[in-house]
Amino acid sequence: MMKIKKYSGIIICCILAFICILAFTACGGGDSGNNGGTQQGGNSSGNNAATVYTLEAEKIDLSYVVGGSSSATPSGKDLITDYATASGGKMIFSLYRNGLFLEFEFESDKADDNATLSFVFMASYHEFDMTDDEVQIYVNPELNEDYEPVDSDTRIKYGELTISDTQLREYRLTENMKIKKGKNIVYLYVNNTDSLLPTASTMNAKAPDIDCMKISTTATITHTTY
Ligand SMILES: [Ca+2]
Repeated sequence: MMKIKKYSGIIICCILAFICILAFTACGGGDSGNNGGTQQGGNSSGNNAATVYTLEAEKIDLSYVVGGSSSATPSGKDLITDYATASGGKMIFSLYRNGLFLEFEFESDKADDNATLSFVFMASYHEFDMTDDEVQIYVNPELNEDYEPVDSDTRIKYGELTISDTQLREYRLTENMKIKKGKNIVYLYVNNTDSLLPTASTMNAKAPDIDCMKISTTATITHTTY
């Protein structure tokens, strides 16, 4: 009898342990399911939830853009380069020319005065600092017949950025970007003669390589690509 009691005790323990494992496994599964549901609920209940849009630099209109480099004057699609860790596997570079401008164009279904504007930048040759005057970025500027901005109040005052030469980095420029309904442009203008390679004749300014622009907004926007 003692033996039977002893063994039945072990069997009961085993059964209890098995039940506990089953219960634990079931709870684990239930938890992950609940987490997913909570996230979805949060998203669907927040009608004003912002969405982050990525607008690839390699897809903007580069047909009129003439850059500068260490030994050539690349333009158009030659400004696009493959880069393994870049969004979409590509970015644009050789923008080292004073007076160079380019723009990102997109359509929005509504206005939003509090969008967040970021760029993913990197530096070639060496790390450098750039101010919002040296590389000017405007949102929906008024442009003159030479396609230059005439109103400085649409310029983003992002201060000074240190552009890394070792990795692509996301730089937040403003959280109060004003998007309007319909067509919008973000305009970038190189405004300096501080060459990253002073001895290179076709390279007379500093400018970042650009992987992409990111906009976080409650509006629905569509990048106009080329
Ligand atoms: Ca890219």
